Amino acid sequence: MPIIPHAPSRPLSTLLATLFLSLAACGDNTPSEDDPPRAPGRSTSGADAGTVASAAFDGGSTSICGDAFLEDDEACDDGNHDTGDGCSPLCTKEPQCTNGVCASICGDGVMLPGSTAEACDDGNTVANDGCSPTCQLEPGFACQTLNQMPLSIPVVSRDFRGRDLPPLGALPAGHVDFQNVTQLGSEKGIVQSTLNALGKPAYAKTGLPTNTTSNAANFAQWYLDTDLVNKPVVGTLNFIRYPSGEHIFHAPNFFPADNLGWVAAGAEAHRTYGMDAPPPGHNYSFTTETRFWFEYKGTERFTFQGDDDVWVFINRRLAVDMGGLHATESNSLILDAALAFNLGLTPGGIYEVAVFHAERRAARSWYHIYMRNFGVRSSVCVPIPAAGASRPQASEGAGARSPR
Ligand SMILES: [Ca+2]
Ligand SMILES: [Ca+2]
Ligand SMILES: [Ca+2]
Ligand SMILES: [Ca+2]
Repeated sequence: MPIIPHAPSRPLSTLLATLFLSLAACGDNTPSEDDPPRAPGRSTSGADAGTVASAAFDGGSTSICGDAFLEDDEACDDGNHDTGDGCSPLCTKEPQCTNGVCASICGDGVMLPGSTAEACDDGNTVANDGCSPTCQLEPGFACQTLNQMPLSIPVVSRDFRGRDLPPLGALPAGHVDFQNVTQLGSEKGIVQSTLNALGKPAYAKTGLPTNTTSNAANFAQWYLDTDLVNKPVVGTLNFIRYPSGEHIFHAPNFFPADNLGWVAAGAEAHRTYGMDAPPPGHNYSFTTETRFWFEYKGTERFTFQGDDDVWVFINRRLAVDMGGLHATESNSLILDAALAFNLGLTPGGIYEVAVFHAERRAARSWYHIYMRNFGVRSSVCVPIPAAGASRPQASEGAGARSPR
């Protein structure tokens, strides 16, 4: 299993600027759930918003996230690239919630309504940034509790070799479910209605006809690290946060594994595809998995646009089914009382949204998340300037671990 070093000793903004892979936002200035955000310079609070960045590198730190050894600048390290298991693939803590009820975990960036266990939670366990490693207020800072979504959300891509690639050394031929010309068309019902015990989509087509998949064992590899079959690439989705309550990630050219994964290993080449992917082309054949948490109010709206397969699970229940090979499709949800009943949502509870996606055929790659009125309580702390003197800056690590 490859390991993904990262360098939390650097400010996140620097890290993202260095690793910027593909820029998304363009156009005029009205965010809409059907159209991309159009003006990155409009009043938003996310300087790097609308981008996807890889976190794999930076020579400034010796710690390695994913090696199962807890090092100084890691809040956790569970030795995997899975999300939703308490420790993110960026080695930050994740909320642990079941049916809306969460454990009080310091550093997960979630404050529970009415709880007094955490005086603050800024999404890290770093000291001297206003919120202590035990989530208590530190002197010299002013902290606010805000109900908003984080600007930066971890994402793990798993890069595959397409079906048309022959065996190479120890590697088998490319995966049968990627770049397979015999598979075609949209297909609903590929996954079961709830996530499995590992928090992954469960295959539902065993014994049934399927035009874009092969079998359960092959499908399980889509979202699990599998030696010789896929390579994980860890990064972040960087959102635009609009004052009007919209929270948007938009990537009309979504290629988080370009120059990484099997391409970096020399076992796959970028593909070109006419006007859509002129030279030097892109690294196709990959999946993505991302999760975030929100406090349910009843006014939330959610839209996803993408190709190919997209499944969105809320509270571990299937809410969007856009499976199969298709051009960009769109699906919108209003989390009203009727949908809340189906998904088991109760106002005030904190719920996981898990988005699983696959890019399976060289052409375009589009990934768009629109959220409106989504939020979760977390802390934002700023130093209080000392009278007549500039106060020392918080440690760089604090900024690096405060993507919220
Ligand atoms: Ca480590
Ligand atoms: Ca994990
Ligand atoms: Ca917390
Ligand atoms: Ca690939």
